[in-house]
Amino acid sequence: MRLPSFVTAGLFALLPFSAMAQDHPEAIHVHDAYARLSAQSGAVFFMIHNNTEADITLVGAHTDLADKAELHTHSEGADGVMTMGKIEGGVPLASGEMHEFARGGDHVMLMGLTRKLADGDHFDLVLDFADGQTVTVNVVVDSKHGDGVDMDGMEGMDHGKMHGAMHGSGGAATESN
Ligand SMILES: [Cu+2]
Repeated sequence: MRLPSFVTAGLFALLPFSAMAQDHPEAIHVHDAYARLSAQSGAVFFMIHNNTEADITLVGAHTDLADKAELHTHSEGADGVMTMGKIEGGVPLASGEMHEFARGGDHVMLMGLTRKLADGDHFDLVLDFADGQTVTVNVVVDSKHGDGVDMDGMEGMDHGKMHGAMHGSGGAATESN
């Protein structure tokens, strides 16, 4: 028996989409995204998986919550003092690789917050990749996240203060803790 051509055409048109939807719910998968915010700045943390066939590079981010968002990392200088700054060249993610943005390490820095959010509020952060694609991540504000946990020497270091000093935003003067 031979199927009418419009039936087979229809099947072929539908198959690739349903297969993709089931096997790759999100080609670039981001989860556990949260932000710690201070008066004028903040930092976003998350886990990102590159489930695509291609090697990609995360090169930046933007959000309407902040005037500016930058990929940052912490590094230890020759004097043993931890500093942070922009990740030059972005974060490469080979096919199948994952990368954690976590306290004490890489993070997306938000500078110049445009509105005040409370714990439990959400906002969208758009991740920009070198090939031009973007991924929108819904981030929950959780400024107490990880407090009380031993952060391998990072505990007690106030992100807002450090960035206030580094970026000259004056954040240090308004920090209360
Ligand atoms: Cu930073």
